Amino acid sequence: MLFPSAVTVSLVPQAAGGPFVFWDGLEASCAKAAALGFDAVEVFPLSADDLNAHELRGLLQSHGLKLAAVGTGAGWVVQKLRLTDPDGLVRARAKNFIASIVDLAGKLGAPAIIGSMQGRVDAGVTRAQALAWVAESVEQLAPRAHEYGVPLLLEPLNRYETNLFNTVSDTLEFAKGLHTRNLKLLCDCFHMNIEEVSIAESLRNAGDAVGHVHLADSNRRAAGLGHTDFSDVARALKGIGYLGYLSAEVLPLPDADVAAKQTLATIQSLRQI
Ligand SMILES: [Mn+2]
Repeated sequence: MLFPSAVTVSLVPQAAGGPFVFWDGLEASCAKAAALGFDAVEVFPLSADDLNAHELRGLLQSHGLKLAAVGTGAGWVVQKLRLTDPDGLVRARAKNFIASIVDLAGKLGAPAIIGSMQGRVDAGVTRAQALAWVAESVEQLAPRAHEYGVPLLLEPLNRYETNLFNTVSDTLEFAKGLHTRNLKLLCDCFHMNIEEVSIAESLRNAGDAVGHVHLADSNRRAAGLGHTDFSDVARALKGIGYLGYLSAEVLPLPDADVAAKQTLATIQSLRQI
């Protein structure tokens, strides 16, 4: 089916207020996602050790759900690990944190996401140095993901969250300079609404480098509750032959159920375009 749907599940209390739809634990969240009709869940764990892969596999099977992706953001939010930390020991711990999630997600057939773990270009560090540090880790992590037959996802974030990868074109240029061909972009419509000249044009430029899509409106609410033109986005994704998920990384407003149902209604209408 075109545009399979996914919904975010946060298992990170410290991320309260963040753009995740479900917060009530794996079991209740999987049950709710399946009952509403989602094809998959996207999970944000505290760490690989904290997520019981056996339990998750069982819940996915019993509810007929897939795992769309697994986030690594808790490595930054909780443990303050970044791939661009000036301290080499912190960078190594950041890489290992992501590697353990690549393994966990990979065994369940899903990619891991590098978003906030990219860090930023700190004062006193050149952009070239920061990019080299990310490249060093990604050159190890992306082939590791390939062992599981999944890509590694790198997400450009808006300027209020990082000064490293803000645009699709910056991130594409970085990916093209690597030896690995297994790094794909996570294109988040909320960040793109802030940074891109045209969301649709940027998706067309990225083409088969688009590995995952976060479907969120201009205000980080569910698609359809802001002012982004998603028909334009859907036409661009169809044009590039995108077969991945549209995943709702959105605020649970006015509540989780309404945000989830609004997302599904929007995805259903986009399939008709
Ligand atoms: Mn995102």
